[in-house]
Amino acid sequence: MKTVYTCFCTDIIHEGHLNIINEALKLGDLTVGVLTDSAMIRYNRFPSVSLEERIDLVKKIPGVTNVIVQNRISYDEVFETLHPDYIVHGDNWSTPSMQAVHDNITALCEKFGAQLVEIPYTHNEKLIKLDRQMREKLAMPEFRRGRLRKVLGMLPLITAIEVHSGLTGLIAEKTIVVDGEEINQFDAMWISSLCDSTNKGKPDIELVDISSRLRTIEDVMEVTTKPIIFDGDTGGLTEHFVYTVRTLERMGVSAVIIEDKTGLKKNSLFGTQVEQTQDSIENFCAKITAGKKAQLSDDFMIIARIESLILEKGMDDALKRAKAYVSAGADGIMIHSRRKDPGEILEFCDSFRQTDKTTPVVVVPSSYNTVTEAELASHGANICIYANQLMRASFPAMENVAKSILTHHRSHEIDSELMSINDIITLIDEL
Ligand code: SPV
Ligand code: MG
Repeated sequence: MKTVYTCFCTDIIHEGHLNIINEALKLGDLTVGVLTDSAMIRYNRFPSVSLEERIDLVKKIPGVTNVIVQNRISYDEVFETLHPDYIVHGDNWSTPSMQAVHDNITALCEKFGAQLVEIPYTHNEKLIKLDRQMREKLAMPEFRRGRLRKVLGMLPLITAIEVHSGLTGLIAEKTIVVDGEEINQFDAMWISSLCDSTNKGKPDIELVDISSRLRTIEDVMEVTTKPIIFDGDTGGLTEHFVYTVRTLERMGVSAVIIEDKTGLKKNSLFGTQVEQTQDSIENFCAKITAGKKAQLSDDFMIIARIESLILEKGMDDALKRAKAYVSAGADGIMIHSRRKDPGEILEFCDSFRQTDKTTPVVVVPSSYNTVTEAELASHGANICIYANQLMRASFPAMENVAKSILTHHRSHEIDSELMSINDIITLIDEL
């Protein structure tokens, strides 16, 4: 009897899967793999039901008796433990992530003397509709809101990238990099006050009003499914913040981060070059507590951002505040620094983790950008926000084009650096 293996990365079983199972059963003794949560999110197939439920779904398929958990997207472990003779897979290799899986399977088949059996992908109206419904479910506020907390439980470190429009949202949603056996993509999006303001040609001083900020969130939500972390600046007056919390959670935002500053807020990366006032621990705790009290859903997060290192108030002050903010109800702590060296951030994480092992810690390595994600994770950070890089990339690129046209009085000279007309007109899919 030959050993046959196929793996599913799905929350629903449809006729396409049943077809694969039927074909696989003809080849020998079948084992079906079910991908873990963390492996599924690397495909941007965020699980909407638990691993146990997915295993049950597969076990109920007639003819399936052996079900195992596949821990990684790559099939290396499967080949080493199961020694399959056949890998059965749908022939849908069109995306870069599927191509990576294909390459991995074919290399392993060659190494272990196995055979890849490709089953023509079942493509009909019903399945296209099912697929779209699955995606739309992920974009729904109830589902999207809780996704950040869920991912926090699945991955040691989450990465978020700044977005300020539908277009940048699409980059956050869809960009993937295949690195050997790994598929890398961002887990969440950050709606930065700096970049949202800059995009409107305004300074980052809480001038862009909340209605406009909410509009940016809507634009991003229209075209994405990933969780959103909103930069709530100081949160404004406590009496206003409670309304903002309700609005954000209703929209499906996962978290708001508010910073412990008061008065006219300036961007943190100015540090002490400009006048900035830190709020008292008492006032800021009251704001956090009021926000948590106003919140109606269980999964929305209010994360307290500590500006002590930015304002050179010292490590002890930062740690004291972290403790107080967590006691006041904060669901996470963001610690910020504008030093080039990550030393003070890592020191904060180490000290904080001595007494608090669970509260999520958020870091923003804009200035200390030599630090790696692995280093941050090893010191206990949970969310790494790339807070402004897309905006900083776009401005010089656009300015360069404007200068070239002004210099040459035509666009021909810069055209080779631009996306092709065909690519821009086909970039956005129609429904
Ligand atoms: C933002 O992105 O708006 C932030 C992070 O608040 S920072 O600009 O570093 O203050
Ligand atoms: Mg900001």
